[in-house]
Amino acid sequence: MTSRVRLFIVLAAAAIAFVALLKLAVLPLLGSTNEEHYRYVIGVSQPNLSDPWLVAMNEEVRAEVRKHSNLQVIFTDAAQNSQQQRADVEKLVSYGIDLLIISLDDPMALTETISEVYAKIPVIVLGRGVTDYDYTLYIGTDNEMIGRKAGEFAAELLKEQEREGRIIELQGVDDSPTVEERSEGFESALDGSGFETIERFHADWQRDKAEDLLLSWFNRQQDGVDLIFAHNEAMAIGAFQAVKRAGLTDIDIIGIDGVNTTSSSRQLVADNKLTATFTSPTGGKEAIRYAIDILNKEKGIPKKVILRSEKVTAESETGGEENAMAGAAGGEDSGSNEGIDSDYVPGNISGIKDRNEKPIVLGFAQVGTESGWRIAHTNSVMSAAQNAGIQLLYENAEQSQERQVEIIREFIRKKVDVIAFSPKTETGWDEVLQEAKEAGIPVILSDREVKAADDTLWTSYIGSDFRDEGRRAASWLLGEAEPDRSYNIIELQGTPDSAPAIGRKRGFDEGIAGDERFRLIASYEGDFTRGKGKELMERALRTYGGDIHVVYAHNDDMALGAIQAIENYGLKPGKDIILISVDATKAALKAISIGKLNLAVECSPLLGPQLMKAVKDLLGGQELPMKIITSEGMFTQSLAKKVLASRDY
Ligand code: GZL
Ligand code: ZN
Repeated sequence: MTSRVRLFIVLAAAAIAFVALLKLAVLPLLGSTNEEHYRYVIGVSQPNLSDPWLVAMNEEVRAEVRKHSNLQVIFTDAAQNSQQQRADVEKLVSYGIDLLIISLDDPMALTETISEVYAKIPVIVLGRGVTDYDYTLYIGTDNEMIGRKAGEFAAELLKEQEREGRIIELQGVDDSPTVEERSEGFESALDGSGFETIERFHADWQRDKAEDLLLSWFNRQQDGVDLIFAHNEAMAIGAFQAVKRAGLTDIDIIGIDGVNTTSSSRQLVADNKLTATFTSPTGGKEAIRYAIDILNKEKGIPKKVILRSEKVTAESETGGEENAMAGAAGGEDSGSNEGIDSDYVPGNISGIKDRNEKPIVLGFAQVGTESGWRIAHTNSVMSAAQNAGIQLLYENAEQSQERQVEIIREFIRKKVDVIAFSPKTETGWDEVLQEAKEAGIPVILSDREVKAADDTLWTSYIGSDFRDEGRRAASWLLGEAEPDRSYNIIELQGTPDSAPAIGRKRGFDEGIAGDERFRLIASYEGDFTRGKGKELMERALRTYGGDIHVVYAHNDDMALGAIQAIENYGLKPGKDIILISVDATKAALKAISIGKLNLAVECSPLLGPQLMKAVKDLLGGQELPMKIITSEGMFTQSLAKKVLASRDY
């Protein structure tokens, strides 16, 4: 080796040593670059702080922030003025916040602003939801379910008391999805009860407005009212004041929020002034936990987190130990600081088994192997269990609900720690879920929901919002279609009574309703398989031939079958007929990239990692959100071509 080379090597070694020394000595003085010491600033924009529920939300945020030294939070209060809230958001962004948490009273007024902010920094929406998809994460409650529970309670109460059942409803700000869903749920529960809502007021979530509107109604009306249903606690308290000032008696008032501060509806229920309230956890604690994951660029951040609501009545406040525990657990969620770190979780597992000696055993009852999506879902669950060190007992029911029930019974006999399954249909599970509950084994729903009389029979649901998928398919179509043409639509439905088929149908119907360009000329029951899609499309072509302009298939496999049928018929799919499907598996992206399919709304099958995280959190004593909704995209030709090569399912 020449002396020049030797010299070069020595110099290089010296240089490397010098740089390493520099790094060790100097960097920490500059404030380190690695994440955990980096200070995050989070902005919290509130529409007002006169609503106790919002005050409780801020309390929860503060309590959670205090646990993290690298977080700073700035609160703003728009004092019930949407214009002011827009200004507050702009001011927070100008401060250079890293993430925005915003709670809305009037989503219509703020949706645009949120979209603009979302283009720059992550946005978590709390409470009364936005009307579109432009945000990172929404945390709230299932408003239709709360409305339905309130309606069921009201109907039962009025029947017991043999009242006429004249009901007044106090709603939040008009056009807010929360208001529509709470009202829909309430009305659906009253169906057939003989009781009816005789008056609805938009008291805009405000206590004073509720009081004034009711007082003037009482002064005008002679015939009384039996029950008042208020969409939030502030309006429930307003109703209580109005009834008192009008000198009226025996009017039942039902509220929502169940805020656990002093002058809250829980207190009023305990003092028997409100007959009942339904907790609507504020999500403040969860918002900070997810904010940290988002800022640390964790994978698998959901699109929506739905928290569980419970009924609070006078007896439940003073009732037995387990109720109080439930209340407290709910209380913990609704922002009180005295909430116990309860190990009470719906699905009432009897205490947390001492975990450290043996691996967790998870029983998974898969619905079948009907589609490409399903195969990817199974693979995701298996590989995630492996990575998590969870022992997976996997059984496949091959599309038989009876078989799925048997498999779950086998898991119960084997005393697995947790059961997870993808229910073939929404109904028919109450009995076996009751058996799991009695065996103290929590059940997590993966991919599809169930409709059970008692929603504590299952602990958590991890999957999609199928109604959203249907709505997004429709809104894409409305945007694509020509303004003055008419379109005949054929719908190929998924498995009858399955949550995806029900939700995708409902969302799509809602999405095209009112736009007279579109007519649904036939909707066939399918089963998510390619063969069925082909067979149904052949039938549609025999009946309607060239009069078909759009095909909306509930999943890719049926859309791919339909493509074959359309080509055999001599038409060009994607050109002569617009094709829309859901799932966005690789096979569909391929069809999109060559123009045979026009849109695939994504439905993520990669639910394994979130399922394993939920299992570990649950057995670690954490309370799980009621629903964890996955984040999903939409694929048209340009995006499909871009991602195709890297798509692994
Ligand atoms: C949706 C899932 C559906 C898929 C189909 O989450 O349940 O079932 O869309 C699958 O491909 O068969
Ligand atoms: Zn989905």
